[in-house]
Amino acid sequence: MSTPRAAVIHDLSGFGRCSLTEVIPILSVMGVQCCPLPTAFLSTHTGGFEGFTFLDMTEELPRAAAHWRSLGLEFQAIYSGFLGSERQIGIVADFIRDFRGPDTLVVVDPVMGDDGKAYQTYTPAMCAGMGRLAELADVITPNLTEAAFLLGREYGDLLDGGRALHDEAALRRLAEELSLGGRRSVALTGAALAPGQTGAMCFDARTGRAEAVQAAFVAHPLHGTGDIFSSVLTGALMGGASLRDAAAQAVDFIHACALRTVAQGLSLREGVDFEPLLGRLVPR
Ligand code: PXL
Repeated sequence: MSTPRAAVIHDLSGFGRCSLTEVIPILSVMGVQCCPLPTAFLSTHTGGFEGFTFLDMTEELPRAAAHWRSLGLEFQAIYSGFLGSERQIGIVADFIRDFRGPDTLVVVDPVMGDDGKAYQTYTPAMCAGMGRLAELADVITPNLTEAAFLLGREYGDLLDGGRALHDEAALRRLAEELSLGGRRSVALTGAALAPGQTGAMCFDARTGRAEAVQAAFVAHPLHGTGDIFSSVLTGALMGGASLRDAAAQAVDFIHACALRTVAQGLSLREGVDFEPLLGRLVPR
């Protein structure tokens, strides 16, 4: 069987594990050839570091895409995450329209923010554009903050102002609502069915059903777990897993990485210490 290929459209942050420094090793170890289109080069990610450098790659993206088109490249998956400018939303949308074949899996992680707040480089116009881009996806992987942005709701009002935080039916309704009437699958991250747990609520557009996957919550704010989740999910889906099984693999892997990171007392802004555990993702 030939090695499946994915176009991965994320930033490259030199220090502080996230985006391409997670996406490439994870997909590679899962048997996927990664073709990166970096949206920006940063010295570090934007969460918890001051004074980071930011090189916007907007001009380069359409040029690289045009070259790939001239080569006749085909991708089994297109997976996008953190974007570097508002204009990149249209560029990524064009890329998806141009390169999507009948069997291409399109995963849009609508990276915009966390804990109710947008990331430092995200403007309201970028967040609105991310919602339009996510309409092209087969699968989206928002956290609860991004879910609120996508639905145009206040984060504080989501899940009944926190009262429905651990309410399975409310989380299921939220995932269904994000599916645009069942047209796309949703893996809603940070969904906890009870205190002391965390995981994802998955609405599968293929079955029309929503199911949760859970693991014990490691009570530390950890950076870059959303990108690990979406990367493992994408790799597992490309390997033929169901949405639920792909999400379960991602949640279990993050749990193991989080335990290892916290046990070592690593600085949380450095992201989770996932590299020594990559072997767990090798397909059996
Ligand atoms: O993990 C999301 C992410 C990706 N890329 C950059 C970020 C963040 C979150 O802060 O700053 C550059």
